[in-house]
Amino acid sequence: MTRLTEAALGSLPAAVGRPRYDRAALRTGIVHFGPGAFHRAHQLPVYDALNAAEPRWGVVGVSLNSRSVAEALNPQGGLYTLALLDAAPSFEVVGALRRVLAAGEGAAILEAIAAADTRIVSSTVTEKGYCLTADGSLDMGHPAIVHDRVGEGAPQSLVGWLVAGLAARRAAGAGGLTVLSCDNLADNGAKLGRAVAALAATRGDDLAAWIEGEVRFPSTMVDAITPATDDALRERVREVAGVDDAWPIQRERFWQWVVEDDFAPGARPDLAATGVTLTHDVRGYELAKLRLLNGAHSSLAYLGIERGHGVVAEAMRDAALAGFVERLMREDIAPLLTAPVGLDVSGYIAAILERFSNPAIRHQLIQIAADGSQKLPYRLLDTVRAARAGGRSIERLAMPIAAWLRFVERGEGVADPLAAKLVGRPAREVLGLREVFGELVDDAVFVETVLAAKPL
Ligand code: CS2
Repeated sequence: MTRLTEAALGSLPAAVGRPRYDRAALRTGIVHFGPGAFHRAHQLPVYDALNAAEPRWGVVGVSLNSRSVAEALNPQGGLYTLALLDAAPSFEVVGALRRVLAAGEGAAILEAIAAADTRIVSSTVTEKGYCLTADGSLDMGHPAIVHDRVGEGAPQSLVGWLVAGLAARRAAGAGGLTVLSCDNLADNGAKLGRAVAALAATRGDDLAAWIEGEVRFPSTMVDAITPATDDALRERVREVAGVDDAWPIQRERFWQWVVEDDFAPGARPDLAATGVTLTHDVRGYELAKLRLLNGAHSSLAYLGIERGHGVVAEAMRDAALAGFVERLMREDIAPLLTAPVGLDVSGYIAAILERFSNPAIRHQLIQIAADGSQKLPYRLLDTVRAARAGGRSIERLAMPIAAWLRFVERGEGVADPLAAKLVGRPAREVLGLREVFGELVDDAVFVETVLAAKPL
């Protein structure tokens, strides 16, 4: 079977979508850190829609921690298949990704960021990639940040690469640009901007002042359930598209992208034309999504795994668990949200539960369970803080947190940057980790309520 390459596009079955522009004319307008499954599921199809009108929103990806994406996609010219899975699945080949650079290609990375055509540097590096403390500031003691402060050799962190890239861009006289965080953390753009400013300030030159004046860091909310690629998807793409795709991507059909309308002057992609919501109130959308969808997701993951479930849709067929999660959303999380104007929160919750129940999506609970120490602060602990401040019960909120403590104590399949401090450790010890729980470690009501919480 032929490999998915530019030459294979012309022979794809009519039902399979493909780039509707000449990829040879594609210019690079975006450098993206973390071209993993979510970026390829969520943002790249948007740029491809824009490229059909004006092919100047090509993307150069940068993988900091692995060569696997580069090795899979560069031989395909960046092409990959996106499957939208529901009762009537559809498949399209996405062409906006031009190539993927790896961390060892530092000169090419800096050149891409400094290029005049580049207007956006974006990121999907997951929460842990920001090297932040529990209160959202740059962790100056993080090993990668300690390395990047010294400034010898290639940076090791996203923040370090952004500072180095912006310095190169300034030196090239290319002017400012927009840094677009597309990760699941509240105030993602503001936090990334502060982290970049903090690291730039350690240089002892006036780069931080230049960044303050020339670079914008809008916040965003991103949403599309994107299960990891598996062999079943690869086989399905062979059947439907008749090509071997080294790394196809699967996603639900639902998609939402809310972006703060705060871009650097100059050319910018017309995101609104593709259904992206541009607004000055991203925070309301962010908190609703992080706390309702992601808070429910993490609750389903830890409570579902200990009830023997493997995927989200299966956990949703467990009436006791699904009922608990719906009550958690409606009675413990929603009342503490200031929803954006016009958002029907009850309908939003119902839509999330329906999305979770999609039988066409096999979303592994163990995938969602990863990086709990980085996810729970935004997904559940901020709601706990609001509940405690309001004198509200945290009985239900304590249950998924307690389930996470049991998950890490059991140690099965725990993937977490803090694993050494978590795996096999007793709950009371983990509850004392300030880098996860912040000031909640001193809240006896919180600690004892979590320790008393039993499996569902
Ligand atoms: C999930 C998210 O893996 C996880 O932690 O909760 O990736 C979730 O699928 C997305 O945020 C949905 O937009």
